[in-house]
Amino acid sequence: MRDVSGRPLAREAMAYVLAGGRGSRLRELTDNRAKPAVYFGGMSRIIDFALSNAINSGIRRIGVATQYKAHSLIRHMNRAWNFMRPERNESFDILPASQRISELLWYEGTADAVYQNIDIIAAHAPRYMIVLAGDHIYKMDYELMLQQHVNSGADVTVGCLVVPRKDASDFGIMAVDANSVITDFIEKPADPPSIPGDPAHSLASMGIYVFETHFLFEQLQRDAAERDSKRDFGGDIIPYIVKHGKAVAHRFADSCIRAAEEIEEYWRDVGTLDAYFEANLDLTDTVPKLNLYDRDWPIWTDQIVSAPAKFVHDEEGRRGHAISSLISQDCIVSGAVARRSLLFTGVKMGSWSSVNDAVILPYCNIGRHARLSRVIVDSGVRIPEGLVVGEDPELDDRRFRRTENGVCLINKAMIDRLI
Ligand code: ADQ
Ligand code: ADP
Repeated sequence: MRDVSGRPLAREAMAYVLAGGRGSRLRELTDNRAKPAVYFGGMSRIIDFALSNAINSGIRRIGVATQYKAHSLIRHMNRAWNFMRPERNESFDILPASQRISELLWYEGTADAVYQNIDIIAAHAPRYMIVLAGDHIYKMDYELMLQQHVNSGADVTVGCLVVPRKDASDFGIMAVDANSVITDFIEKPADPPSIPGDPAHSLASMGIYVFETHFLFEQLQRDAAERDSKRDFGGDIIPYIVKHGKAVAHRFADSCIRAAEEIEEYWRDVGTLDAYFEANLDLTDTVPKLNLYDRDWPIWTDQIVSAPAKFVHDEEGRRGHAISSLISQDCIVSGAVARRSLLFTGVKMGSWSSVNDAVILPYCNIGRHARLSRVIVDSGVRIPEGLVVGEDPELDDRRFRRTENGVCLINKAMIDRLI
């Protein structure tokens, strides 16, 4: 793990990860798991990026608020993230919505997901809180954002990035002055304002906020007494501070960990099946924009003890091979071929089968003679012998979840209906 001695603010901070969202645009991929628990990049789950950023930044106190379909997420975090040491003033708390303060069944909004756990946070006594979403793919050094927060004397610092104006209605959009002070903030505007002098782009909130803990608590308590608040950071807390206090924007470009100096900063929402598919396949590029091989900023995850990936001839001498692909541990490619694909842990491919432009999640079995292209196959699916997907759009439409861009999501229930 990194030496954190030169990262004094991170050591005084707690990262609070919001991981309760539904992620409904990922369709059946989030039927049984929350979006942060969805697999990404051959080895990881989406939440591993935010958690690794926190650890790599030097933060050693982490809380994760869970809500929707949290079982798979909680199991993953117990396996992968339970290495903090209380005796070294480190902590890792999983905080499921559990009616701790209000009598509502769930956390109401994102601010409520912090408010209901104020006593647990207070027990750890962090000086700073950095509130994050658990459902984005990016690499960022939060220490630099904490430093800006302290130097600027802000009440809140909001992470921001430049997005195309046509996509800006999905975000909180802000206006800033020459000192990066936020002068206006509108949550998900129908007609988003653009950056002055740049009509094609808007300045969007990343949903990352830094506060001094006592100030955050004051704001949460104030908001809890407001009748018509939705208890939401983007909708209520941030707009209030913009109006009544000092909110400052922190630019992602200033703290992003880039794959190489000349490569643009990388941040993805992967909120839809098409975005998810593209972001995974981008990793098969010769020089991807997201570097998973960076020893200085590793993405930590659950490491099971397993065999190396293996490529073998079948009985007729057909060579098992992979081209422009990421093949994870415990995979066996036997007399089969993977092109521009990701095989996650434990995928087995049988003779004469092939996958092209495919995202195959853990422990799938691809039967002999199967031919799949432009697919996402959910974990644990057994693809029957000879199944062909990606060659007859009408047939695929009837059998699987087919997206606008012609990507098919295949899960167990869909395969069971075929047989
Ligand atoms: P959204 O991401 O649309 O916008 P939201 O749905 O509130 O906002 O989700 C924020 C994060 O909190 C997600 O990671 C989600 O999983 C999680 N979450 C949502 N409800 C939760 C709950 N009740 N309990 C626990 N976790 C919960 C926000 C901001 C925008 C900003 C975008 C950037 O409101 O201003 O632009 O993030 O993506
Ligand atoms: P998720 O619920 O997010 O899909 P799981 O860890 O539950 O993640 O894995 C889902 C699928 O992978 C299940 O079908 C399960 O049987 C299979 N699986 C998980 N771990 C293993 C393992 N170690 N060996 C074989 N199969 C596994």
